Amino acid sequence: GVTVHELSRTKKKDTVPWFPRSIQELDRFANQILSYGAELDADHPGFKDPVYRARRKEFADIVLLTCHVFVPSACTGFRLRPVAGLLSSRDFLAGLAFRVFHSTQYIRHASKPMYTPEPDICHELLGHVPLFADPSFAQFSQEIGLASLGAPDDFIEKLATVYWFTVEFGLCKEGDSLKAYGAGLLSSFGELQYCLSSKPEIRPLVLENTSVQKYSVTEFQPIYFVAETNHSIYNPIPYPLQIQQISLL
Ligand code: NLE
Ligand code: FE2
Repeated sequence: GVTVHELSRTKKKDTVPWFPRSIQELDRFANQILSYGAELDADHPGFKDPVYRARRKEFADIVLLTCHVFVPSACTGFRLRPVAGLLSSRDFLAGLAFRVFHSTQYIRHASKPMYTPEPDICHELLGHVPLFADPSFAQFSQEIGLASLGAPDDFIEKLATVYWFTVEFGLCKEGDSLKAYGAGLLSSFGELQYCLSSKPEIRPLVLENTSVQKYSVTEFQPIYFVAETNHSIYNPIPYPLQIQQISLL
């Protein structure tokens, strides 16, 4: 039969070049870039700028060195859907039921990179997207969405509050250390440092209490809730049970 090459760049004569047969196979060449920072073409505007070249290489190195931890290759089917501004809690949560995440596109004002009260593209991409690649986190997010469909207003408010203190501002334990996993913390280096200092109050995540906690959306949180390692976020109990647990709120 016909020999098919492993990858399209190692081409032998008279054989069919390798090509991807499924979307997952695109991963096989994602890191085989033709030019990697060091070799910018002479007509590139950054060619004569050593600071630009060093900075560009720094980012490429970070991605190559960390992506296997930061973005597991797991594919959860979550999609980003552009939205021009904030949706109501009900509409936003309904999107999660279908693994659709409504995402802003604009970027925060350059004068305050360390914290912005509003979601922006940095928040969506640095905070939310990596976590949606985790299967149990994706499931947890979808379950909040499913529980919201057709629910009364007071229940929507509780679900939005649980979402706030987990997906947005959650802390978890990894062994003995406290870690941030909430997107609002991962995208704000100001609040990220603050949340792991001794300043805020840390309480255990207990859905009955957490779901009725009041919060402000325009300043660092005075209270965070910490999920135990065995909590549903990283170790989800079977799907129907968790829905039941959420609907007991
Ligand atoms: N405070 C976050 C940040 O600066 O990235 C955004 C929070 C959006 C809920
Ligand atoms: Fe967010």
